[in-house]
Formats: sequence, C-alpha cells, structure tokens
Amino acid sequence: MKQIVLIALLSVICLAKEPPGNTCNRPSPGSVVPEPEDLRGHDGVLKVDLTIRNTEVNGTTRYCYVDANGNQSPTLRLNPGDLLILHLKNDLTATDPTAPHAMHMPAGKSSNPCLSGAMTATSTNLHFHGLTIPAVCHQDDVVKTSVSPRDAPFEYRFRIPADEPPGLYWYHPHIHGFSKVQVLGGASGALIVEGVERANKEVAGLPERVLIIRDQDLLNPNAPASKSEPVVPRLLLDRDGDAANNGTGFGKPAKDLSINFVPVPYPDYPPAAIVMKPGERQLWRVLNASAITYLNLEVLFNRKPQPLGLVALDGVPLDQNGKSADLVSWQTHLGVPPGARVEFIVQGPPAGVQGLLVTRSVDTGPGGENDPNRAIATITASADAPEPRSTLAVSPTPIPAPTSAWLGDVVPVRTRKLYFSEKLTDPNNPNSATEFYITVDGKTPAVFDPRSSLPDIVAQQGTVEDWIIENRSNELHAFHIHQLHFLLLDYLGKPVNEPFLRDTVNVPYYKDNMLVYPSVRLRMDFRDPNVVGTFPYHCHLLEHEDGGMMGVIRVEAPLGAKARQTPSF
Ligand SMILES: [Cu+2]
Repeated sequence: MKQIVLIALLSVICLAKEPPGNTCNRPSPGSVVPEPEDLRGHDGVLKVDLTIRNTEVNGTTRYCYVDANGNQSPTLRLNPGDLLILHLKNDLTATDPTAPHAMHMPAGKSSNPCLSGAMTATSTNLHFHGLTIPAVCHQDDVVKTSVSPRDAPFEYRFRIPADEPPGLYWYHPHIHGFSKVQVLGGASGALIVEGVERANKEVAGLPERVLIIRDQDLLNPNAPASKSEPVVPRLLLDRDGDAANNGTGFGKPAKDLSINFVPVPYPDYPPAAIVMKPGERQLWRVLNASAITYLNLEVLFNRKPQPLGLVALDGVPLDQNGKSADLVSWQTHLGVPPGARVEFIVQGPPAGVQGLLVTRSVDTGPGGENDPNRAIATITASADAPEPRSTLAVSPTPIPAPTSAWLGDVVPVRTRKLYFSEKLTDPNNPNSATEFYITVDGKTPAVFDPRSSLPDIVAQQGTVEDWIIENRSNELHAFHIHQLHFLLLDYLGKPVNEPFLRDTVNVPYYKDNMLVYPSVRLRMDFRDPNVVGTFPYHCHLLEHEDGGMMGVIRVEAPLGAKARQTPSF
C-alpha cells in the first residue's frame, strides 16, 4: 500500500509544471511535442548568438543552448553555400568539482580558445556533426578549441559547402571527458541543410517536423518496473552504474528518453503527444542526440507497425550512387545509434485511430546498457491539428548530380584495421573503472591522450581507404568520424549494397563463443579538400568517448602539394 502511495506521489512530482523563466526549463511529461524554433538567415548569412547554460535540478545537471530570444536549442537552417556566423557564450558554472576526468586548467594560464585544449567541467566548444567543413579553429576543430566562461563570445564562422548533401545535421559540445555530461544534460540542437526535396521529389510539398530524442538521468531511479511489464528476472548495474542490458527487452532503462525535451520517464513512460491531420503525410527528421541510448523506432497503429519511408540517413539522401533516383526505402523499424539521424515519410493515423511512436529494445550485448521497449509519443488524428511550422517546396529545382565518382566505385589505396576494446583498470576488481579503447591493429591499446600531438592515423586527401572496424568487447559500439561520410561495405563479414552514406554505424558486440570478432568494413572518403586537417574518430556512446575510446587522424594535402612529406602511420 505504502508503495502505491509513493508511486502516486512520484508521478505527481514528475508531472509538476516548472516555473517559467528558469534556466533550461523543460516541458512536463505528457506535453504536446513542441517544435524547436527555426533560425533562418538572410541573403545567404545566418547570424546566431547562442549561450550555453547549466542548472542543477534534483541532483542532475541540465545543460541548454539559448538564443538571443530565449529559445532553447533552435534549429539552424542553412542552404548549401550559406555562411554561418555563430557566437557561443559560455555561461557554465561548476556543479560538481569532483567530477571524474576533471582536468582543471592551471590558474593564470592564458586562455586563447583556439589553443587552450582545456578539458574542464566548465569548458565547452561546438562540433557540427556530419558537415564536411574544415577541422580548424572557428570552424569545426574540437581537439584544441575550448571556450571558458571567462572568454568573450567565441565566433564560429564557416560556409556550408555548396555540395553538402541536404539533410539533418546537428551541433553539440565535444570536450573530451565532459561530452557525456553536457549532451546528456540537453546540450544539442539540429542543423538543417535545406533542399532534401530537391534531392528526392517524393518529399516535395510535405510538412516537416524536427524531432530530437535525447536521453537523461532517470527521473524515478528507484521505482519498480511498471506492473504492465512482464516480470524481469534480474536487474544489474553495469560498470558505469547504469542499468545493465538484461536481454528481456523490458525492465529499468539505463536512461530516460525525451522528445524535443518532453520527458518520457520510467517506469510508466507517459508518452508525449503529437497531433496530425488524419492520414496526413509528413517528413519526420529524427535525431538521436542521446549520450548513450540506442533507438529502434517504430510507429504503431493498433499495435501494428506502419511503413516508414526512409529518404535520408545521417544527413545524406539515399540516392547517392546516381542509380536510384527518388529512392524511398520502406521499413517497419529504423535503428538509430547515438549521433545518427533518420529522415522518413510517415502517414498519420486515420480519424479515430491513435498511433504510437515507440522504440523497440536494442540488444546492446552482455556488457551494454539496458535499452528496453518503450513508448515515446502518441500520434492523434485531428482535423484541426496545426500544421508543422515548415513545409518543403512543392516544385523544387532538382539538385545537380554529384560530380565525383560514387564512393563504391573508387579503388581504395589501402585497408586499415581498427578495433574497439575495453579493460578494467584493475583486472582483479570487477568494480574498478573501465578503460575504453579504439586501436589501430598492431598498436598497443591506450586511452585517448589529449596532450599527444601525434596522430594515430595519417591519410592523404584525394584518396579513399577501406577501414575494418572490429568489436572485441562484449557491448555494442557506434563508430563515428568527423568531417566525412563513409560507405558501409560489409556488416558482420557479409557485403551490403547501400546506395547511401553514413557518418555513424553500429559495430556489433563480441560474445565468448564467437570464432571471429564482429566487424564492419567501411569505405572512407578523403577526397574532399575540406577534410585536410586533424580530427577525431570515436565511439558515439559519449561515456565511452570520454573514457578514452577516441583516436585522431591527420589528413594531409595530396602528395606533391607539400615540400616535405610526413611518414605514414
Ligand atoms: Cu562505445
């Protein structure tokens, strides 16, 4: 009886409205899914002032980007060729000086944000995930760039490349050791390169919705699982203190989810609300901005999965090989690792039928977190539903065909093998911290060292390479590289024939009885001149990235373009 009262009380607490004007305010569970504010430029220039703030609420820290009008996480909308001028003000305050990995900058050290490299709880920067822009300061460098609260607003200034594929990209902080806490707290937003309807006329004229699914600390960490769930045999914590994968698809998740900041808390997952005109087709542009949670999205009508028409993945329209014009890939579920994006056509339910956006459970392996089945949002049909704010052009000019050869047809100059692995800092103590590695085969595994100036890999601009990424750990990882997209060639040793590119991909986990390590083979595209520079590749589970699962590649200008060559690693 006591327990029932307690649960009722907890739901009242987590449903209570927040006072307006608070830093990083969030909607109540069950709210209508709000649309992020759209920021569009004029005459090819978008100027944005963003401030990053944080605040402590019930023992967890929220982070938010706020624009000059007080909008949280606005969507930056740019056309290919547009200039973005973004001033980032750091208003972060220290909330937990004892946080792990806290590497405070020595007092008095001069702070040039371009050279700082400071990785502290109150430093921040921006990564523009997916864009093929230079990895240099004021554009998309995250290795050295670090903005402190003492700094004046820091200017990001770059042009969206004229040939950047139209689609959904995103911005988030990338300070090694602190990426997880800032992103988990809500520091993320969408960036749209306009013109997806120019690449695929199937979406011309459709209303579009940006849906950002984030994870956050559990609102009700001590609540027992909902009575409507099957009894779950075990609840274990993994070495990071999150609920471990129990292999049932149910039970306590490692993190709660939110959709456009409407929380959907464990244990009852009260869904957020989406209202559509009956039977209306819309383009849903979904970003998994979670720090550690995998998604496998489904739309159900009367418990039956509905077809979802995938048109773009990781910001890139599907028809990239020049042979599959206006390709729509109809799927009943879409797996989305942390960092990835899916853009798909969804048809709203007919009048009188309620739909449900859910994530199916994702098997993250015996060492992974628990990502159970759960509801995210109801989809209600209503004739007077307001239209989404933005509608794609009805008669767009088709986008020019790519000028470079299809990546799948280019001969790679070499093949490299890298592997994910993990180790306890004290092999005799199962409760000791885990070190996370991504290692070039043949080298000794080591956690990412931000002080090292030696790249792990050197490649030449103008070439393509094949990379085999193995997983030698017993949990799922999500491989991501900055500045470029790659083609998935093989998955688990079997060729796949994808006519599109990705910037984030799952690498399945290893189990003790397997004869070979699970792997993916990727064709890495270093042809674009913008990829010259030094930038990271890492696991996009930010807990793993912060824990060392990151490496750095230096892409050099083509041979002959330089007087002195650096030996290849
Ligand atoms: Cu990982």
